[in-house]
Amino acid sequence: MQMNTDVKKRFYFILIFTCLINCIAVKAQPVDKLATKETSRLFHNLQLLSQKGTLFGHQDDMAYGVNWKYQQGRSDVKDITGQYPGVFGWELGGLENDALVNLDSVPFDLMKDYIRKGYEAGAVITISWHLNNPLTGKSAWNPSPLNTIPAILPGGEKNKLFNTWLDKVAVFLQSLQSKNGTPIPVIFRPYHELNGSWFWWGGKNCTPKELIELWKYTVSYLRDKRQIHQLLYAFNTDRFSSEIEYVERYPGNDWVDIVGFDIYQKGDILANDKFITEMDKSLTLLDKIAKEKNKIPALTEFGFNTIPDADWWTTVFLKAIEKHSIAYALAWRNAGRKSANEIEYYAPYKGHLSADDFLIFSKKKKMFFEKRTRQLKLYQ
Ligand code: BMA
Repeated sequence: MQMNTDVKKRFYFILIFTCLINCIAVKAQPVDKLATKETSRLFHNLQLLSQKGTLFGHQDDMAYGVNWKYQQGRSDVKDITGQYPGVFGWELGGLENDALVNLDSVPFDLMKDYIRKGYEAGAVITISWHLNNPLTGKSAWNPSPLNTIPAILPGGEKNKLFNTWLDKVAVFLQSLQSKNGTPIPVIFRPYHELNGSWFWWGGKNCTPKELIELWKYTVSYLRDKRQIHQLLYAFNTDRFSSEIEYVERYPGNDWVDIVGFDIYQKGDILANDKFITEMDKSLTLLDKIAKEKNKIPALTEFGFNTIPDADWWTTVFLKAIEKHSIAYALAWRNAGRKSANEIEYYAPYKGHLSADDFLIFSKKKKMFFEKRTRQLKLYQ
């Protein structure tokens, strides 16, 4: 039987309309339209994952832990749980000065091996960059309020120098390949905690417009000029209290793949409830922001230094994140003893008072460590 013209028209209209809606609703793309197949898959898979669970990450995990350094196959997380984390965080600070080790003494050559090992285990790699202040030549924590960004963008006295720094980062990132030559996808996280005023790129040290220009310049430089197509770009603030505050420096949906924030619990365990409440509020905001912008939500850094609470993992941290969508949560580094009166670690080590609870936490359905992360086949 033949369809009459009106019915046909209506049929085609509904078909096209449905296709359009599906395309708009489902198909967010990485900001790099030429992203490698594995990078695109990672983007889509992390977006899906955030609805059901959270990868556990740890900074510098394979390199050192509390009271040990560079022992093949070791990890504080693995010593307790029998498995590595699902996300490995690494840091490039120092690379801009041709240093052989980063600002936390991790040799760049070793870092490349660790990154390859992590990728080949099916885990996710994220890289931050505490780059020096190109204007003063001092550290990332040495602001020169309102001067640095104009000096390093085109037309500025330090633009050439800054480009050479980006070139070094480009060379490093491009050298990250699997054994068979596949470029390793990396979540690149420059200019983090950008609403605080402790780094030269943040808070009162620049205007929102300047930071946005710097962000776009960096993405364009790596993606378009250097043709690096293995990156997802993570934008992250420090703790924040409103959507207005969060988006003040947001460069726009065409420039960001992952939205996140960093948060640390301060004080003693009496502050647990305060931390849960604050996390719940910020994560509710992040859920909303990520949904509106169709981006991947992540807790880009977190921790409670020395974890002085035996049940912190299940009764505080898990409680705080349980109801929320977060693709991954990165615990900061286990530096261990730094000086007579300074010690720093955010994941427990074997024998630590929260180790038993951490083991229970690692088996929770919501949490993905190495083994369940591998099963997700995030690059396929
Ligand atoms: C900070 C501390 C420092 C470290 C820096 C960059 O939070 O851990 O010791 O140098 O991160 O990794």
